[in-house]
Amino acid sequence: MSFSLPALPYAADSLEKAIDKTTMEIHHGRHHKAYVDNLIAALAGHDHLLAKPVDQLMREIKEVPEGIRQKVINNGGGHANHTLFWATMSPNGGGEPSGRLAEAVKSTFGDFSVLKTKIKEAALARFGSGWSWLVLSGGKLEITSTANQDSPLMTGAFPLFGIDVWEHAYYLRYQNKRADYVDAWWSVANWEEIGRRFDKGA
Ligand code: MN3
Repeated sequence: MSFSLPALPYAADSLEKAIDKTTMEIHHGRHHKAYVDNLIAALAGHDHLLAKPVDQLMREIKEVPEGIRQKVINNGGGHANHTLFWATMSPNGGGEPSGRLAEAVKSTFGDFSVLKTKIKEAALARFGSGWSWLVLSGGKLEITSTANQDSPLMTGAFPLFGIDVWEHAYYLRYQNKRADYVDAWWSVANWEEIGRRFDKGA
């Protein structure tokens, strides 16, 4: 296999309660597509790396030759992060986690509202472009953020979801108001899929 742009699992205009159609189309069809194209170009001639699933490529980033490693971090991370981003949103999203994830949120943070506050703090504290994440690290829930397209997979964590806080993710509707975008994001959070990832990774 090589890498390809995954289709959006819903219509581009179906997340309007949080993200407008034009932002979705440009973000998926141009930004994410560019990460995929640039990743394939960066790995030209490295067939064994082109054959890896992108999550494995990022987990094993130290096996990528140093001369192309930063390109793979930027574009492989971009591909992995956005693939997860689309999958963990849904037109039928919102609400709260359930099942084992809900129990873990309660025992780790006390309350779901604390998780939301901490994700927002991480999103607002990230200077410039990056991501705010809920990850599993050593079997425990943790909130973290990364710069640019750095993937939590590179440091051995397993991302459950991430909020993209690059301006390209929110600028058309929210302009500079990153906090308003993060507040709105919860209305499309796909807790079913995030819970499935928790069950898989925990
Ligand atoms: Mn993005």
